[in-house]
Amino acid sequence: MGTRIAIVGGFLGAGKTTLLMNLAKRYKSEGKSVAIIMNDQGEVLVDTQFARQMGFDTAEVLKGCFCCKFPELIDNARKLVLENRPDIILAEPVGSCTDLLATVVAPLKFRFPEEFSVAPLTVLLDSTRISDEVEDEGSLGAYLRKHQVQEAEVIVLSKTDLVAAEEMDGLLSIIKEMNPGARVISYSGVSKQGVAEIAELLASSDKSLKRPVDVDYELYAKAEAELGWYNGSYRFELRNETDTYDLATKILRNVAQSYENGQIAHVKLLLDSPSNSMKMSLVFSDIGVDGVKGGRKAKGMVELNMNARVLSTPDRLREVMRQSVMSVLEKTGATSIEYKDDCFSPGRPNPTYRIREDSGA
Ligand SMILES: Nc1nc2c(ncn2[C@@H]2O[C@H](COP(=O)(O)OP(=O)(O)OP(=O)(O)O)[C@@H](O)[C@H]2O)c(=O)[nH]1
Ligand SMILES: [Mg+2]
Repeated sequence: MGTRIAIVGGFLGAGKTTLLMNLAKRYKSEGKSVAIIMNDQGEVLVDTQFARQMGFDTAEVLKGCFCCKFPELIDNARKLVLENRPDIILAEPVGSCTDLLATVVAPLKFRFPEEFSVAPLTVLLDSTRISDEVEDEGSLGAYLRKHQVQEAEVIVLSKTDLVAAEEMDGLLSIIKEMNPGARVISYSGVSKQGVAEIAELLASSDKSLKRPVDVDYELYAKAEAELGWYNGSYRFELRNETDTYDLATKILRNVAQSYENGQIAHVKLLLDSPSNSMKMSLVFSDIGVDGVKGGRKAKGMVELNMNARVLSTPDRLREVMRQSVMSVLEKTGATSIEYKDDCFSPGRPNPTYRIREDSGA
């Protein structure tokens, strides 16, 4: 039997990386070996750095989604298998990607049946955003997010710790209506509710069986193109001991203040100094701390990587991001500031394979 591989999708900021880290920790504690493949349209990905810092064997497919760079997905998966023979590979596609059954799952199943055993397609849905799905009905973004949910074989309802218990039944019935056939698992990255169930399911021998769900590539491409994508790497020196938690929070607050509510899909940063490291996120207007090692304070050379996905023109996003970072660095007294960045809107998806039949024809 081939190496187990699980594709864990879902919209930007839904909690994919957090879930992958929770699953990887759990597998490790059970004595299973795990490898991870991250994916981005740009080049410097916060999630990859974070997964590596957590000690997991992590590869990445950059400058395009898994579907458009399918041969690279296979090359990376094979390399991970050769290096460490993982019991399971967890793969996180770009959060604005859909049609994964036809373009990733089916090619894996039908073209590499001996090498890989593909888990049912798992998609995270942020439970705090389900009311937006309903309210945004008709928007391009809602079209894309709805397709992600409709094609799922397993829906992981994430962030349930942020939802009142009495609202859960209502949310579950909305999901049932969107995708009656899916298995739904409630999950919280905070309480760890659901982690054991998801871990067991993904590592089991249950296979992906669902046929692809039709999607209009015009609408899908337009929805992706509404997003601005910014990846920036900053390097600077802190001559005095500085509270880098405060510094990172101020940067994210600056970004949040520059856009209307709902425009920010996900802005994430990873700050790394000789004495500490932290990952923080801004989803909509909520700032979250995903991991801190070595405390808040730092001195010396600092690397700061930022990834932002926002409903914005790339030009405005570049300006907002540079301004948000630079104004804080200048006020903090950082010196020797250098940066390199890239900003764009994702191009039309052009999958390597698009297999829409059961036979793989
Ligand atoms: N309260 C709560 N926060 C969560 C949960 N899962 C994730 N988060 C937070 O949500 C934010 C985004 O989580 P990520 O795991 O980075 O989301 P993602 O889906 O990987 O995002 P992209 O890679 O940008 O597509 C982070 O601040 C997480 O800490 C959860 O179950 N509960
Ligand atoms: Mg992620």
